[in-house]
Amino acid sequence: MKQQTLILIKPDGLVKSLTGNILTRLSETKLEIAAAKMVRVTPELAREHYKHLQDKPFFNELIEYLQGKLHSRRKVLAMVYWGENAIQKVRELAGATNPEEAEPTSIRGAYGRITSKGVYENVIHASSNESEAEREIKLWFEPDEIILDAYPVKTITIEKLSKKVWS
Ligand code: IDP
Ligand code: MG
Repeated sequence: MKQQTLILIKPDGLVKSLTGNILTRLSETKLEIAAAKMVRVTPELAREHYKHLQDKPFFNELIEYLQGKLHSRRKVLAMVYWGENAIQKVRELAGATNPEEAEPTSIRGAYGRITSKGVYENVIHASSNESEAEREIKLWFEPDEIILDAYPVKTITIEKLSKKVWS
């Protein structure tokens, strides 16, 4: 079954210069990259992305972590990978949520850590099922930013739209 999945290289992954290593590991899956962009994460985006954890004691630190407030990189690399069984393939390669319990050869096992404040800095996010992937991909990407027809779209006309163009 062909699927799409959202992958984020979190701020710790960027600060540790792990982007190349992580992309190389991801290429083992033979999945296709359908979208990629750098994103400055607003508090609203971080809260929406992790809203299923809003009652957890580590929620506020987690939101700061995703925004890059714990690191010197206020950005993440957001990507959509597409192909056969994409969600499970990427989750397996990512490893368990807790980097200390993750397979040592998984991305999180190799590069993650638990901070003294108890945040799991696990360098990568990967969607865990199809409905989560759909919610997350729609949250992080516009239809035109993805190189395939990920989900049904509609066209709307926006009047008086202002946007930045090259001057
Ligand atoms: P996942 O990233 O493996 O899907 P989730 O339960 O969705 O795991 O948690 C999202 C993120 O929240 C994790 O990747 C990790 O950074 C952080 N997190 C999850 N559980 C804990 C915890 O018990 N303590 C500290 N941080 C956690
Ligand atoms: Mg999750």
